Amino acid sequence: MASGSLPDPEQLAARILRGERTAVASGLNLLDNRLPDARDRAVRLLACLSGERWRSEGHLVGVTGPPGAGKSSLVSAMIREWRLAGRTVAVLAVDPSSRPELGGGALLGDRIRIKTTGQDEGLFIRSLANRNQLGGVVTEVWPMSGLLLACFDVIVIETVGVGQTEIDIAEIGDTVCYVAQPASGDTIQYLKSGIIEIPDIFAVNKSDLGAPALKTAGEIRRCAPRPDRRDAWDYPVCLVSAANDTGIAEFHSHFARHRQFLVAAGLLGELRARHHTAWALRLLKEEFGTFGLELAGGRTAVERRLREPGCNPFDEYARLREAIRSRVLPVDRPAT
Ligand SMILES: Nc1nc2c(ncn2[C@@H]2O[C@H](COP(=O)(O)OP(=O)(O)OP(=O)(O)O)[C@@H](O)[C@H]2O)c(=O)[nH]1
Ligand SMILES: [Mg+2]
Repeated sequence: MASGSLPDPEQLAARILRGERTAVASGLNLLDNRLPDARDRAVRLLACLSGERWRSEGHLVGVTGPPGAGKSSLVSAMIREWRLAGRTVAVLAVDPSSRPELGGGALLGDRIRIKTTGQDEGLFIRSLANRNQLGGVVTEVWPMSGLLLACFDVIVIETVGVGQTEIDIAEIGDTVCYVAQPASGDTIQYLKSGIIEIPDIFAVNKSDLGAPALKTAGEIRRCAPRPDRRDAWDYPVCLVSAANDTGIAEFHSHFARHRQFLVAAGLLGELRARHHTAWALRLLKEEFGTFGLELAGGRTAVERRLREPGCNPFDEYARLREAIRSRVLPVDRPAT
């Protein structure tokens, strides 16, 4: 895209803060554009958007689980509850269809399966191809969540849980939910692995299937973290059916309860700062490599700068980027 057609970040930020949906969409497009000029503008856009709200407001919710477990169906049901409670919701569906075996990005859109009723100004849904060849969640998800946090109350990130994705989603969400598929080998594998420690809320969907769902819920209850092992959170395991609309209200109530728990324990700001540092490092490394990080003083120095109290997180990220670039790019010499 020619830089002339790229939006002005300051003007775009003002429109996003007013909640203009077309501005939100073009902001996300800008963050998804890896051309150098677009990157510069994207960073300026984020610096304009990420104020105090970034530290303490909104709710970042990660939903993960094996393919077909019913994540999108459950997200649809939860959207209804949040909207009834007057909360605005944005969903980022990190679409697995970019996996080669699923035929590239061709299926994108068909796979979101988040059902909504009519035109709703308080709801925004965007799918994003997961282009990360090395597994895990694409780095764009973090800045995109930051943008959405500027104008929505709840941001849901849906990812298909496969290894590194599970770990990545834990570095995005304030609250992470694992949706289990009854009687599935995926769930058994999951329970055996260390990542059972990651989710805050468990849902066994398709409880309409009866015994297999009850069995899976029992297995998760046996393996889920105990409150005394980590903190005072109780790691609820909910039997739900998105198809029959059962158990949804109770399941949904745990999300607000978990956020309240984080706030009461003074953990929300700490969690956001930790997550931001991890992703900013990842973004810098992706753009400039380990050598670039060294030019900015090394990983530890960068971490320290990003975590300085009172710093605007994306502002500091922008400054670090500039610092690296000024040392990477050759300085223009005056003609002799
Ligand atoms: N029996 C039953 N089927 C369900 C339920 N919820 C979802 N399904 C079905 O399960 C299939 C997958 O549902 P999705 O909501 O798309 O699952 P997902 O986990 O988002 O799938 P991917 O994003 O493709 O990994 C669909 O055919 C749904 O109709 C449920 O509560 N009971
Ligand atoms: Mg889905």
